[in-house]
Amino acid sequence: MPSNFDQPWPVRDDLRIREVKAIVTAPQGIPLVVVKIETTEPGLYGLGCATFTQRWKAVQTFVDEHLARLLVGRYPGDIGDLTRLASYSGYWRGGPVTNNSISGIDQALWDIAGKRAGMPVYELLGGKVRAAADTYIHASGQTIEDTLDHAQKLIAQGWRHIRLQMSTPGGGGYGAPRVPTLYPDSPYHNGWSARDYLRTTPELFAEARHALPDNIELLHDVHSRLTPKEAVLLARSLEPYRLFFLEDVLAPELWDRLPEVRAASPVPLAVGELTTSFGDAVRLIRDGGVDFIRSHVSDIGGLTPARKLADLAEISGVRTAWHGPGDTSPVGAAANVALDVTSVAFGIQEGHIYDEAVHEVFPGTLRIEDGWLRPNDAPGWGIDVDLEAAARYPAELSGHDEWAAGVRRIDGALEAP
Ligand code: GCO
Ligand code: MG
Repeated sequence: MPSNFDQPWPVRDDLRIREVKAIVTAPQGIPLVVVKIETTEPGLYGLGCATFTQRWKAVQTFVDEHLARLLVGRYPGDIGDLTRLASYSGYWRGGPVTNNSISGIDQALWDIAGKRAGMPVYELLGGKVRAAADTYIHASGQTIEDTLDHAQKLIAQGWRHIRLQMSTPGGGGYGAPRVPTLYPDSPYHNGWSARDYLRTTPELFAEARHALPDNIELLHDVHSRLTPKEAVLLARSLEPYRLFFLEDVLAPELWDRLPEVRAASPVPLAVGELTTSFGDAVRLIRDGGVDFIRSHVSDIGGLTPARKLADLAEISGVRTAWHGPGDTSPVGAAANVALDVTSVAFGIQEGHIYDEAVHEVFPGTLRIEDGWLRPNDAPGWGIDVDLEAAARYPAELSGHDEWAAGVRRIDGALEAP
Protein backbone atom coordinates (compact mmCIF):
# COMPACT_ATOMS: atom_id res chain seq x y z
CA MET A 1 0.00 0.00 0.00
CA PRO A 2 1.71 3.26 -1.06
CA SER A 3 2.21 5.72 1.77
CA ASN A 4 2.10 9.53 1.66
CA PHE A 5 5.68 9.30 2.83
CA ASP A 6 6.86 7.40 -0.27
CA GLN A 7 8.72 9.30 -3.00
CA PRO A 8 5.78 11.12 -4.68
CA TRP A 9 7.35 11.60 -8.14
CA PRO A 10 10.19 10.25 -10.28
CA VAL A 11 13.60 11.80 -9.52
CA ARG A 12 16.83 12.04 -11.50
CA ASP A 13 18.80 9.42 -9.57
CA ASP A 14 18.52 6.81 -6.86
CA LEU A 15 20.13 8.81 -4.00
CA ARG A 16 17.95 8.51 -0.90
CA ILE A 17 17.90 9.68 2.74
CA ARG A 18 19.19 6.83 4.91
CA GLU A 19 19.26 8.28 8.43
CA VAL A 20 18.16 11.45 10.25
CA LYS A 21 19.55 12.20 13.72
CA ALA A 22 19.81 15.16 16.10
CA ILE A 23 23.25 15.72 17.62
CA VAL A 24 23.29 17.66 20.91
CA THR A 25 26.51 19.04 22.32
CA ALA A 26 27.58 21.96 24.53
CA PRO A 27 31.27 22.70 23.86
CA GLN A 28 30.85 26.30 25.09
CA GLY A 29 28.41 25.32 27.83
CA ILE A 30 25.43 26.36 25.64
CA PRO A 31 23.43 23.35 24.32
CA LEU A 32 23.63 23.28 20.50
CA VAL A 33 21.45 21.04 18.33
CA VAL A 34 22.57 20.05 14.83
CA VAL A 35 20.68 17.57 12.63
CA LYS A 36 22.77 15.15 10.56
CA ILE A 37 21.12 13.59 7.50
CA GLU A 38 23.00 10.59 6.05
CA THR A 39 22.29 9.47 2.49
CA THR A 40 22.64 6.13 0.67
CA GLU A 41 25.86 7.43 -0.90
CA PRO A 42 28.66 6.55 1.57
CA GLY A 43 30.20 9.73 3.00
CA LEU A 44 27.52 12.06 1.63
CA TYR A 45 25.67 13.73 4.52
CA GLY A 46 24.39 17.16 5.52
CA LEU A 47 24.22 19.24 8.70
CA GLY A 48 21.49 21.69 9.77
CA CYS A 49 21.09 23.97 12.78
CA ALA A 50 18.16 23.09 15.07
CA THR A 51 19.38 24.97 18.14
CA PHE A 52 16.72 25.84 20.71
CA THR A 53 18.98 26.02 23.75
CA GLN A 54 16.20 26.27 26.34
CA ARG A 55 14.30 23.19 25.06
CA TRP A 56 16.96 21.13 23.27
CA LYS A 57 15.62 17.78 24.50
CA ALA A 58 12.23 18.48 22.93
CA VAL A 59 13.87 19.23 19.56
CA GLN A 60 16.02 16.10 19.79
CA THR A 61 12.94 13.95 20.42
CA PHE A 62 10.94 15.75 17.72
CA VAL A 63 13.63 15.06 15.11
CA ASP A 64 14.54 11.51 16.12
CA GLU A 65 11.05 10.20 16.95
CA HIS A 66 8.63 12.23 14.81
CA LEU A 67 10.46 13.51 11.73
CA ALA A 68 13.12 10.89 10.89
CA ARG A 69 10.58 8.24 9.89
CA LEU A 70 8.87 10.64 7.44
CA LEU A 71 12.10 11.35 5.57
CA VAL A 72 14.04 8.06 5.39
CA GLY A 73 13.74 6.68 1.85
CA ARG A 74 12.98 10.08 0.29
CA TYR A 75 15.12 11.84 -2.34
CA PRO A 76 17.17 14.56 -0.50
CA GLY A 77 16.90 17.04 -3.39
CA ASP A 78 13.21 17.76 -2.74
CA ILE A 79 13.96 20.31 0.04
CA GLY A 80 10.70 22.25 -0.25
CA ASP A 81 8.49 19.17 -0.28
CA LEU A 82 10.34 17.51 2.60
CA THR A 83 10.16 20.59 4.86
CA ARG A 84 6.47 21.08 4.05
CA LEU A 85 5.87 17.40 4.80
CA ALA A 86 7.67 17.83 8.14
CA SER A 87 5.53 20.88 8.90
CA TYR A 88 2.10 19.64 7.78
CA SER A 89 2.48 16.15 9.26
CA GLY A 90 2.02 17.67 12.73
CA TYR A 91 -1.15 19.47 11.62
CA TRP A 92 -0.70 22.26 14.19
CA ARG A 93 2.18 24.28 12.75
CA GLY A 94 4.82 26.73 13.92
CA GLY A 95 6.46 27.25 17.26
CA PRO A 96 10.14 27.05 18.22
CA VAL A 97 10.33 23.27 18.76
CA THR A 98 8.69 22.46 15.43
CA ASN A 99 10.55 25.14 13.51
CA ASN A 100 13.98 24.36 14.93
CA SER A 101 13.47 20.69 14.11
CA ILE A 102 12.43 21.56 10.55
CA SER A 103 15.35 23.97 10.24
CA GLY A 104 17.72 21.12 11.06
CA ILE A 105 16.22 19.13 8.19
CA ASP A 106 16.11 22.12 5.82
CA GLN A 107 19.70 23.26 6.32
CA ALA A 108 21.06 19.68 6.21
CA LEU A 109 19.36 19.20 2.83
CA TRP A 110 20.84 22.47 1.54
CA ASP A 111 24.25 21.19 2.72
CA ILE A 112 23.77 17.95 0.76
CA ALA A 113 22.60 19.90 -2.30
CA GLY A 114 25.76 22.02 -2.19
CA LYS A 115 27.99 18.99 -1.81
CA ARG A 116 26.27 17.28 -4.77
CA ALA A 117 26.64 20.43 -6.89
CA GLY A 118 30.22 21.01 -5.75
CA MET A 119 29.18 24.53 -4.70
CA PRO A 120 28.99 26.50 -1.41
CA VAL A 121 25.36 27.14 -0.39
CA TYR A 122 25.73 30.89 -1.07
CA GLU A 123 26.26 30.07 -4.77
CA LEU A 124 23.16 27.84 -4.79
CA LEU A 125 21.31 30.97 -3.59
CA GLY A 126 22.47 32.97 -6.60
CA GLY A 127 25.91 34.10 -5.51
CA LYS A 128 27.32 37.11 -3.71
CA VAL A 129 26.07 40.69 -3.77
CA ARG A 130 28.80 41.61 -1.21
CA ALA A 131 32.21 40.21 -0.33
CA ALA A 132 31.63 39.74 3.39
CA ALA A 133 29.22 40.45 6.25
CA ASP A 134 29.95 43.24 8.72
CA THR A 135 29.25 42.18 12.30
CA TYR A 136 28.39 43.65 15.68
CA ILE A 137 29.53 42.34 19.03
CA HIS A 138 28.36 42.68 22.66
CA ALA A 139 29.98 44.98 25.25
CA SER A 140 28.59 45.06 28.77
CA GLY A 141 29.49 46.04 32.31
CA GLN A 142 28.32 46.92 35.78
CA THR A 143 29.03 50.62 35.29
CA ILE A 144 29.31 53.07 32.41
CA GLU A 145 33.08 52.94 32.79
CA ASP A 146 33.22 49.11 32.73
CA THR A 147 30.93 48.97 29.70
CA LEU A 148 32.94 51.53 27.73
CA ASP A 149 36.23 49.86 28.68
CA HIS A 150 34.86 46.63 27.20
CA ALA A 151 33.75 48.53 24.09
CA GLN A 152 37.20 50.12 23.67
CA LYS A 153 38.81 46.66 23.75
CA LEU A 154 36.46 45.39 21.03
CA ILE A 155 37.08 48.48 18.90
CA ALA A 156 40.81 47.82 19.20
CA GLN A 157 40.11 44.32 17.82
CA GLY A 158 38.53 45.81 14.70
CA TRP A 159 34.81 46.00 15.43
CA ARG A 160 32.96 49.04 14.12
CA HIS A 161 29.50 48.10 15.52
CA ILE A 162 29.20 47.61 19.30
CA ARG A 163 26.11 46.68 21.32
CA LEU A 164 26.22 48.35 24.73
CA GLN A 165 24.40 46.85 27.76
CA MET A 166 24.85 48.16 31.30
CA SER A 167 23.62 46.82 34.63
CA THR A 168 20.78 48.56 36.41
CA PRO A 169 20.41 48.49 40.21
CA GLY A 170 19.33 45.07 41.39
CA GLY A 171 18.59 42.67 38.58
CA GLY A 172 21.47 43.55 36.32
CA GLY A 173 20.21 44.39 32.91
CA TYR A 174 19.93 42.22 29.84
CA GLY A 175 23.38 40.88 29.15
CA ALA A 176 25.02 42.76 32.03
CA PRO A 177 25.85 41.41 35.49
CA ARG A 178 23.77 42.07 38.62
CA VAL A 179 24.70 45.12 40.73
CA PRO A 180 23.68 46.15 44.28
CA THR A 181 20.06 47.04 44.58
CA LEU A 182 18.64 50.49 45.38
CA TYR A 183 15.65 48.87 47.05
CA PRO A 184 16.85 46.64 49.95
CA ASP A 185 13.46 46.79 51.64
CA SER A 186 11.44 45.95 48.55
CA PRO A 187 9.60 42.61 48.38
CA TYR A 188 12.16 41.42 45.80
CA HIS A 189 15.29 43.45 46.44
CA ASN A 190 17.16 42.08 43.42
CA GLY A 191 14.36 43.42 41.27
CA TRP A 192 14.59 45.21 37.97
CA SER A 193 13.13 48.69 37.67
CA ALA A 194 11.96 50.07 34.33
CA ARG A 195 12.23 53.60 35.75
CA ASP A 196 15.91 53.06 36.70
CA TYR A 197 16.53 51.59 33.25
CA LEU A 198 14.88 54.56 31.50
CA ARG A 199 17.00 56.92 33.61
CA THR A 200 20.40 55.19 33.26
CA THR A 201 20.38 54.04 29.63
CA PRO A 202 20.54 57.55 28.07
CA GLU A 203 23.38 58.35 30.50
CA LEU A 204 25.33 55.36 29.14
CA PHE A 205 24.93 56.48 25.52
CA ALA A 206 25.69 60.14 26.26
CA GLU A 207 28.98 59.04 27.80
CA ALA A 208 29.61 56.55 24.99
CA ARG A 209 29.24 59.21 22.32
CA HIS A 210 31.70 61.36 24.26
CA ALA A 211 34.25 58.59 24.87
CA LEU A 212 34.18 56.42 21.74
CA PRO A 213 35.36 57.31 18.19
CA ASP A 214 32.63 59.08 16.24
CA ASN A 215 32.54 56.47 13.46
CA ILE A 216 31.64 53.65 15.84
CA GLU A 217 28.04 52.44 15.44
CA LEU A 218 26.21 51.86 18.72
CA LEU A 219 23.41 49.36 19.29
CA HIS A 220 21.27 48.45 22.29
CA ASP A 221 18.90 45.62 23.23
CA VAL A 222 15.95 46.43 25.51
CA HIS A 223 14.98 42.77 25.67
CA SER A 224 11.22 43.28 25.62
CA ARG A 225 10.63 44.92 28.97
CA LEU A 226 8.80 48.17 28.22
CA THR A 227 5.29 49.41 27.57
CA PRO A 228 4.68 51.21 24.25
CA LYS A 229 4.85 54.60 26.01
CA GLU A 230 8.08 53.66 27.82
CA ALA A 231 9.48 52.51 24.47
CA VAL A 232 8.72 55.92 22.97
CA LEU A 233 10.26 57.68 25.97
CA LEU A 234 13.44 55.58 25.65
CA ALA A 235 13.74 56.01 21.89
CA ARG A 236 13.23 59.77 22.13
CA SER A 237 15.82 60.02 24.94
CA LEU A 238 18.38 58.18 22.77
CA GLU A 239 17.89 60.29 19.64
CA PRO A 240 20.97 62.50 20.18
CA TYR A 241 23.27 59.43 20.19
CA ARG A 242 22.71 58.14 16.62
CA LEU A 243 22.01 54.48 17.46
CA PHE A 244 22.45 52.01 14.60
CA PHE A 245 19.41 50.20 16.03
CA LEU A 246 17.42 49.79 19.22
CA GLU A 247 16.36 46.18 19.68
CA ASP A 248 13.26 44.51 21.12
CA VAL A 249 11.60 47.59 22.59
CA LEU A 250 8.38 45.58 22.96
CA ALA A 251 7.55 41.95 23.78
CA PRO A 252 5.89 39.80 21.07
CA GLU A 253 2.53 40.26 22.80
CA LEU A 254 2.76 44.00 21.96
CA TRP A 255 4.25 43.85 18.44
CA ASP A 256 1.07 45.33 16.97
CA ARG A 257 2.01 48.57 18.77
CA LEU A 258 5.47 48.80 17.12
CA PRO A 259 4.36 51.08 14.25
CA GLU A 260 3.36 53.81 16.71
CA VAL A 261 6.74 53.56 18.48
CA ARG A 262 8.52 53.60 15.13
CA ALA A 263 6.54 56.67 14.03
CA ALA A 264 7.30 58.52 17.26
CA SER A 265 11.08 58.47 16.88
CA PRO A 266 13.69 58.24 14.09
CA VAL A 267 15.71 55.70 16.11
CA PRO A 268 15.78 52.51 13.94
CA LEU A 269 13.97 49.58 15.56
CA ALA A 270 15.24 45.99 15.32
CA VAL A 271 12.82 43.23 16.30
CA GLY A 272 12.48 39.57 15.49
CA GLU A 273 14.66 37.15 17.46
CA LEU A 274 11.47 36.05 19.21
CA THR A 275 9.59 35.29 15.98
CA THR A 276 8.53 31.63 16.15
CA SER A 277 6.88 31.42 12.78
CA PHE A 278 7.56 32.68 9.28
CA GLY A 279 4.24 34.52 9.51
CA ASP A 280 5.34 36.41 12.65
CA ALA A 281 8.35 37.75 10.78
CA VAL A 282 6.36 38.61 7.65
CA ARG A 283 3.87 40.61 9.73
CA LEU A 284 6.67 42.54 11.49
CA ILE A 285 7.92 43.68 8.07
CA ARG A 286 4.57 44.05 6.31
CA ASP A 287 2.88 45.98 9.16
CA GLY A 288 5.65 48.56 9.36
CA GLY A 289 6.92 47.70 12.81
CA VAL A 290 10.63 47.31 12.09
CA ASP A 291 13.65 48.83 10.38
CA PHE A 292 15.70 45.63 10.93
CA ILE A 293 14.28 42.09 11.00
CA ARG A 294 16.13 40.03 13.63
CA SER A 295 14.77 36.48 13.30
CA HIS A 296 16.72 33.54 14.66
CA VAL A 297 16.75 31.61 11.35
CA SER A 298 16.16 28.17 12.88
CA ASP A 299 13.20 29.50 14.91
CA ILE A 300 11.30 30.29 11.70
CA GLY A 301 12.13 26.98 10.00
CA GLY A 302 15.57 27.42 8.43
CA LEU A 303 17.20 28.78 5.30
CA THR A 304 14.21 28.22 3.00
CA PRO A 305 11.84 30.66 4.80
CA ALA A 306 14.66 33.04 5.76
CA ARG A 307 15.68 33.64 2.15
CA LYS A 308 12.03 34.56 1.35
CA LEU A 309 12.05 36.94 4.33
CA ALA A 310 15.24 38.59 3.05
CA ASP A 311 13.56 39.19 -0.30
CA LEU A 312 10.47 40.67 1.43
CA ALA A 313 12.76 42.90 3.49
CA GLU A 314 14.45 44.09 0.29
CA ILE A 315 11.18 45.21 -1.33
CA SER A 316 9.96 46.73 1.97
CA GLY A 317 12.94 48.95 2.77
CA VAL A 318 13.79 46.80 5.80
CA ARG A 319 17.26 45.38 6.45
CA THR A 320 18.29 42.03 7.91
CA ALA A 321 20.16 41.52 11.18
CA TRP A 322 19.87 37.77 11.78
CA HIS A 323 20.07 36.70 15.45
CA GLY A 324 23.40 35.01 16.05
CA PRO A 325 24.85 34.88 19.59
CA GLY A 326 26.21 31.77 21.32
CA ASP A 327 22.91 29.88 21.11
CA THR A 328 23.26 29.61 17.35
CA SER A 329 25.34 26.62 16.20
CA PRO A 330 28.26 27.15 13.81
CA VAL A 331 26.06 25.61 11.09
CA GLY A 332 23.38 28.20 11.88
CA ALA A 333 26.04 30.91 11.77
CA ALA A 334 27.11 29.66 8.34
CA ALA A 335 23.49 29.83 7.16
CA ASN A 336 23.29 33.41 8.47
CA VAL A 337 26.39 34.40 6.48
CA ALA A 338 25.14 32.66 3.32
CA LEU A 339 22.03 34.84 3.61
CA ASP A 340 24.09 37.93 4.46
CA VAL A 341 26.34 37.78 1.39
CA THR A 342 23.51 36.95 -1.03
CA SER A 343 20.83 39.39 0.24
CA VAL A 344 20.53 42.95 -1.02
CA ALA A 345 18.62 43.71 2.22
CA PHE A 346 21.57 42.81 4.50
CA GLY A 347 22.00 45.28 7.37
CA ILE A 348 24.37 43.81 9.95
CA GLN A 349 25.21 40.35 11.33
CA GLU A 350 25.26 39.63 15.04
CA GLY A 351 28.67 38.13 15.73
CA HIS A 352 29.80 35.60 18.31
CA ILE A 353 33.30 34.41 19.23
CA TYR A 354 33.10 30.62 19.52
CA ASP A 355 35.44 28.90 22.01
CA GLU A 356 38.16 26.69 20.50
CA ALA A 357 36.16 23.69 21.81
CA VAL A 358 33.39 24.64 19.38
CA HIS A 359 35.89 24.74 16.52
CA GLU A 360 37.08 21.28 17.64
CA VAL A 361 33.53 19.85 17.54
CA PHE A 362 32.58 21.70 14.34
CA PRO A 363 35.63 21.94 12.03
CA GLY A 364 35.09 24.72 9.50
CA THR A 365 33.35 27.04 11.99
CA LEU A 366 33.60 30.57 10.61
CA ARG A 367 35.94 33.02 12.35
CA ILE A 368 35.32 36.78 12.50
CA GLU A 369 38.30 38.72 11.09
CA ASP A 370 38.54 42.48 11.77
CA GLY A 371 34.80 42.43 12.39
CA TRP A 372 34.01 40.70 9.07
CA LEU A 373 32.50 37.27 8.42
CA ARG A 374 33.06 35.43 5.13
CA PRO A 375 31.38 32.15 4.08
CA ASN A 376 33.40 29.00 3.50
CA ASP A 377 34.00 28.31 -0.21
CA ALA A 378 33.83 24.53 0.31
CA PRO A 379 30.73 22.75 -1.03
CA GLY A 380 27.68 22.99 1.20
CA TRP A 381 28.34 24.80 4.49
CA GLY A 382 31.99 23.71 4.61
CA ILE A 383 31.41 22.63 8.22
CA ASP A 384 31.75 19.11 9.65
CA VAL A 385 30.95 17.58 13.04
CA ASP A 386 33.36 15.45 15.09
CA LEU A 387 31.01 13.09 16.90
CA GLU A 388 33.65 11.90 19.38
CA ALA A 389 34.48 15.48 20.32
CA ALA A 390 30.76 16.33 20.51
CA ALA A 391 30.25 13.51 23.01
CA ARG A 392 32.91 15.02 25.27
CA TYR A 393 30.65 18.05 25.85
CA PRO A 394 27.28 16.67 26.97
CA ALA A 395 24.41 19.16 27.18
CA GLU A 396 22.70 19.79 30.50
CA LEU A 397 19.05 20.74 30.79
CA SER A 398 20.01 24.30 30.07
CA GLY A 399 20.52 26.79 32.86
CA HIS A 400 19.61 29.17 30.06
CA ASP A 401 15.93 28.61 30.81
CA GLU A 402 16.50 29.77 34.41
CA TRP A 403 18.29 32.77 32.92
CA ALA A 404 15.38 33.46 30.54
CA ALA A 405 12.87 33.41 33.42
CA GLY A 406 15.25 35.07 35.83
CA VAL A 407 14.22 38.71 35.84
CA ARG A 408 11.72 39.94 38.42
CA ARG A 409 10.70 43.48 39.27
CA ILE A 410 11.22 44.90 42.77
CA ASP A 411 7.69 43.88 43.64
CA GLY A 412 8.58 40.33 42.63
CA ALA A 413 6.59 40.25 39.37
CA LEU A 414 8.27 38.10 36.73
CA GLU A 415 9.55 40.17 33.80
CA ALA A 416 9.17 39.06 30.17
CA PRO A 417 12.58 37.71 29.00
C1 GCO B 1 20.53 38.92 21.36
C2 GCO B 1 19.60 38.12 22.18
C3 GCO B 1 20.20 36.99 22.93
C4 GCO B 1 19.14 36.23 23.64
C5 GCO B 1 19.54 34.79 23.78
C6 GCO B 1 18.38 33.99 24.35
O1 GCO B 1 20.11 40.00 20.93
O2 GCO B 1 21.62 38.40 21.08
O3 GCO B 1 18.78 38.96 22.95
O4 GCO B 1 21.19 37.38 23.80
O5 GCO B 1 18.89 36.81 24.88
O6 GCO B 1 19.87 34.34 22.51
O7 GCO B 1 18.73 32.65 24.46
MG1 MG C 1 18.17 40.45 21.50
